[in-house]
Amino acid sequence: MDSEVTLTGQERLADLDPEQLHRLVGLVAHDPAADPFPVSGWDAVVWSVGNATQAALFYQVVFGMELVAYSGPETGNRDHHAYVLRSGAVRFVLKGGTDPAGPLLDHHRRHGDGVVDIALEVPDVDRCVDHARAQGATVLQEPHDLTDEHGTVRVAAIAAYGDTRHSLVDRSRYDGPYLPGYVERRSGYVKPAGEPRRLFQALDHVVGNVELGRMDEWVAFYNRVMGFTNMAEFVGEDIATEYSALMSKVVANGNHRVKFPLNEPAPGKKRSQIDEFLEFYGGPGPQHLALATGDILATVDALRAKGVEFLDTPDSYYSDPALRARIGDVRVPVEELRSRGILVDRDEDGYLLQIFTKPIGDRPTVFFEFIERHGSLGFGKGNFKALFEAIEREQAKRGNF
Ligand code: TYF
Ligand code: FE
Repeated sequence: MDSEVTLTGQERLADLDPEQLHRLVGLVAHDPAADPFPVSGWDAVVWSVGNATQAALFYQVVFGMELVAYSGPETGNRDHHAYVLRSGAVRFVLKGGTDPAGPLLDHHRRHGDGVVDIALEVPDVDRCVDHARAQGATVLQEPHDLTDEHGTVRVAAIAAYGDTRHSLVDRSRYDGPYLPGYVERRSGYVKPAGEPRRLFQALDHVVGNVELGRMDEWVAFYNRVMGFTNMAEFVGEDIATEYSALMSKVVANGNHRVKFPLNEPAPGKKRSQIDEFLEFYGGPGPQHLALATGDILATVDALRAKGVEFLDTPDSYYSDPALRARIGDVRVPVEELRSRGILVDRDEDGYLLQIFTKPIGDRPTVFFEFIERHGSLGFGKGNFKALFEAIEREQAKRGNF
């Protein structure tokens, strides 16, 4: 483990040490001084939801997250309710509009529940914005300070695909619960005895779906504007099969803490799952968030016990004689994976275990992946076919041809 991998503010707060993070999400050494747009990690995933007050309970009770901060009418914010939840290094902010004419409810009318902002922690907001502007990015919010009794946060925002944005946040001079305007808030919810302390510890990657023919433009955007590099995982025509046709490329920031796979639909026999997303989301947007766990068996058991539905994996996936040869030795017997529907993939660096939920909202758009990495830096390429067939079975139930 290289000493250049440093912990960001939110990770310190979460008691995750660099070794743990390295194991969970696969970090690499990186020199921020030589980076035109240094990114230290994720700051928050900001959601627009139809009912933040209820969604906040879902993420506490079902996903085991902890309520830490709040902003709303009672704190002088008449536009929306916002609940800040944590699980390890993961921070979600759930926003639900109260003002019928406000921009938040406009966003929700168009896109439904989804991610509006993938906020990133950066050591120097102004330097990032100067570079982004010089490279032609749209600056949605100029760098500015937000200050309260806990200190100062410097923030700016740039536009990404669709209506998605990246806030750039420097909270190194701040020790409040989230941002000025938010108050600390806990809840009375008590976890059942025996439930793991956390069901996930870190955000591994966030996937963006973009329109046909636009993937390379967005890869170039992350290369040029944000200094991200292309990861080895590259899928060209090989997943444009008779199954869900799509193309996918992955970009990552310098230390690989932040990884963005980007998908575009490809012509196939049936309508691509990406086309379905674009139609129901009303344009490009974040498709899935991969949450890293150190014990995917316990995570899946806890989530299933609370009614979370995962894509099902046919028995043939596990009885395929090629599977054991492909995956080699993994930490648990295949039977333990089969009974839970967990997928496994191996590459030259190691292996990973992964599972996907069904879409979490009313529209067939955003969903979650849970991932347990054992050295592999990939995304489960060996599972794409089985995974896309499972997605297509769900699409067929919704009437996709
Ligand atoms: O992030 C990934 O690339 C994997 C596989 O529509 C994947 O989780 C890729 C595309 C997709 C669903 C999953
Ligand atoms: Fe993924």
